[in-house]
Amino acid sequence: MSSETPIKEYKHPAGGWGSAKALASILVQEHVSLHGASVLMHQNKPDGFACVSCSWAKPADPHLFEFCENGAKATAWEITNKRVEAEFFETHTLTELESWSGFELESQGRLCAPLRWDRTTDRYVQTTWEHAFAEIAGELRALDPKEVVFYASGRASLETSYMYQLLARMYGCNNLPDSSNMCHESTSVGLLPAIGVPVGTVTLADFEQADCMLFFGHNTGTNAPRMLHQLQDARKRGVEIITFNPIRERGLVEFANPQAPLEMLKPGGTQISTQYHQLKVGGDAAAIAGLCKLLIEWDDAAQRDGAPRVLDADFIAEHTHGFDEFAEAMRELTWEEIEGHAQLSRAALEDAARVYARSKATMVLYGMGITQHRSGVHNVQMLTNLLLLRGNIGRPGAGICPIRGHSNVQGQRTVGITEKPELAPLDKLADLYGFEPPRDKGMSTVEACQGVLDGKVKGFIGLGGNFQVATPDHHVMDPAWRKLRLTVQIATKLNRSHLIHGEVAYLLPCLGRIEVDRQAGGEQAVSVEDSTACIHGSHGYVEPASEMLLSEPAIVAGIADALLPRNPRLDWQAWVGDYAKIRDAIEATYPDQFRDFNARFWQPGGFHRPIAACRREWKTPNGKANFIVPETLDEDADMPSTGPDVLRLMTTRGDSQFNTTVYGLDDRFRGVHGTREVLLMHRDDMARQGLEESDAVCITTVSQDGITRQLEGMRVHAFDIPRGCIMGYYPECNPLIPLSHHAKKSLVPAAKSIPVRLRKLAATVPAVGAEVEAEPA
Ligand SMILES: Nc1nc2c(c(=O)[nH]1)N[C@H]1C(S)=C(S)[C@@H](COP(=O)(O)OP(=O)(O)OC[C@H]3O[C@@H](n4cnc5c(=O)[nH]c(N)nc54)[C@H](O)[C@@H]3O)O[C@H]1N2
Ligand SMILES: Nc1nc2c(c(=O)[nH]1)N[C@H]1C(S)=C(S)[C@@H](COP(=O)(O)OP(=O)(O)OC[C@H]3O[C@@H](n4cnc5c(=O)[nH]c(N)nc54)[C@H](O)[C@@H]3O)O[C@H]1N2
Ligand SMILES: [Mo]
Repeated sequence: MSSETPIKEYKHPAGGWGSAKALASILVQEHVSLHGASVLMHQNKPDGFACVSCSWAKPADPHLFEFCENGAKATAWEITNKRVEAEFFETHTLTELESWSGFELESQGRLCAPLRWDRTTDRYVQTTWEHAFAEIAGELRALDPKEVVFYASGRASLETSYMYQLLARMYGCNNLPDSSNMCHESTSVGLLPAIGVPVGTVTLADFEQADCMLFFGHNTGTNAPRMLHQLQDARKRGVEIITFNPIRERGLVEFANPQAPLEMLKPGGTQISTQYHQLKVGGDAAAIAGLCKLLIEWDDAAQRDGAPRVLDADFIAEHTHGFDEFAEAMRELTWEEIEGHAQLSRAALEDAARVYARSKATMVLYGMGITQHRSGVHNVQMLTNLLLLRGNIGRPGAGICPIRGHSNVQGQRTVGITEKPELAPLDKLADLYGFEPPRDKGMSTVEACQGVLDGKVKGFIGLGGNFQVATPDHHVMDPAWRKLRLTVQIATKLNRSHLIHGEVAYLLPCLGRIEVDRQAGGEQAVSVEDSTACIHGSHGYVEPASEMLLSEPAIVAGIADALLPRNPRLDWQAWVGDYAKIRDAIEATYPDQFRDFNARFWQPGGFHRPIAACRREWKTPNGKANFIVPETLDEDADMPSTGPDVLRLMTTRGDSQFNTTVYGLDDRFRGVHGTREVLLMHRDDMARQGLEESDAVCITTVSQDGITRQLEGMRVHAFDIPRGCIMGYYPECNPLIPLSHHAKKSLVPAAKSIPVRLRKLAATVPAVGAEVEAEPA
């Protein structure tokens, strides 16, 4: 590699000194005081606050510092001393701000006062909460409720989320998409018919009893770093960890605990993965099918030879349906198909299958590499098929573990934020609050975008998030967003979605979770559900960024009170005064799931919601766990014809971002420094396409709808990634994803397998801003 390249192999374990150094620099960058930094001691503690970053489980007996570098960055980002004051908008029009990067926008700091867009000056102007609620309610009343979308990004608490879905339904619509629609919706849709629950079945206790973990498509060191503690402990007990990922992600290769000083002094860390299979992007269904085929055929042989069975025949007979058909489909697959689609050899799959076949308790863990594909739902079901073969659901140390994203994304679905009416307790809501909830299907994220394009959506309310940036097809969508009548964004920091707005536009600033939330009944706490279905309490520690902020429950209640007729059964302001009353309402709505909610939510480690599949109770229509035969192993089966020059683009997160919030330009563990405008690809693919290191290219999506989707000026770099695959960053690459390119059934945008072509641009200017940073040895 030339000396100008921004890509440099990261040879150190994840965690370690690099982690401590990066953390110190973000605290300085955000002007966080020493008092502020001490807040970190309460992060993810049983009596503290739930991290605003990822949703990984919070143990009952936490480490002294139960946070990771990225969680600490997210805290610093929220408790920053920087503020967006009124003068900021006096000096910048929204049109001007559109040319700013997301990083520059969010770096201005916390929003401080309710704002209304002023058409004549094209600026956000400060307003009062009363005025905001009254005008928003008036606008909503003038619209047909079916034309309004109530989006939620998965951070808002259970209390806010419950109120928000009730507001939408009492107003008259089920248009309640949330970030889950871009994330683990393939999980919820895939797991229900397979095992009868939409969520994972493992808890932290299972990590201590598993002897094998199969890891698919998750960048743990970056996106759920606290889990590395559990993985490290597991490795020390000799647990086998087998990873399937196109990229060798540092955290899954080795880890040094930055909070264990002795470990940091040693040169290496703990080896995490015992086998690492770099499969082709979109090759998971084929790889898992290969594993299933091997187990089934080894079991066939064992039966012939009278040897011990490889499959758990008793479990299959008692608990499952569809085994014969599934087994036959796997036997019929050829190794040519499997090896071709997975780009893994039979020998490699045999290595993995042998470990699985020996294991007494296996856990499958996975992330976006599985769900964000056209075949995302099938991928998830192939994982359950694999587990069912050896009875690995519903016993200690075994199970399926989707690693969720946002800190309460799973919980939002649990308390009714869903566009699918059959998943919400509508009869119960009707009964409790004396209204007739809408029964028709609402819009998911992709359907809401389509509605904006078609003119069917006229109003949009965003409870957090950065919808316009996180969703696909920016060039196509942006002009359509500006035709909306009403946009309301409830947020902590400025982002691009606040600039692409409707005719009447509000930006409403709210308290963050780490801030003290004082209401009529005193300081309030909230609750969140982690990836393992455990519910935790959380209360704030720092003074609010501004006196004018309202809490999210207060904002939802403010809109509800102004919009809805008085309801003798529901006093929104009483709920705001005392959040325990909202928890009582949640318990009344879901008595089994939230029994004794107020008494239990501070329990160390959280309380575990009852998940039927954990007890081998299958809430499927046939009362069984179901094997499900995949339609195809080919990720691109129904895509436009592709040629040899077409590459499969996966868009992922780097080490210095939380979703669309970019804290910095480095992706340390992947060795990328000072730039995100890069595409990482195999050396041979570069050579075949006549590309050299750092060449600037035009990247174009292959599609047949007549729309050109391209980005110019990204630079290509040789990287350790399978042939035919290419990696770019989210959200920079989102303009390349056609809205129609999504998972079948779950409608999750297929952000991990976009067919693209590259064209070399004439070399003019050298890459700017990119540099090689030497890591301490
Ligand atoms: N610090 C930090 N933490 C976060 C977030 C963040 O942005 N920053 N985001 C949060 C959210 S909302 C979410 S959903 C999660 C996301 O966490 P991840 O699920 O880790 O998401 P990505 O960053 O998209 O990384 C996807 C991983 O899948 C791999 N991959 C890509 N395509 C394939 C494939 O076809 N097969 C396989 N087997 N692997 C593939 C990639 O190489 C990468 O390792 O993290 C959450 N936590
Ligand atoms: N290409 C591509 N696209 C993707 C993905 C991908 O891997 N590749 N991943 C998808 C996934 S998994 C997800 S989850 C979505 C994420 O989509 P979103 O959840 O919509 O986006 P975020 O970037 O998490 O939202 C960040 C904004 O939330 C606001 N915010 C932060 N804290 C709070 C708070 O406490 N309250 C309120 N009200 N607002 C707050 C801030 O204003 C901040 O700018 O993106 C999806 N898009
Ligand atoms: Mo997510």
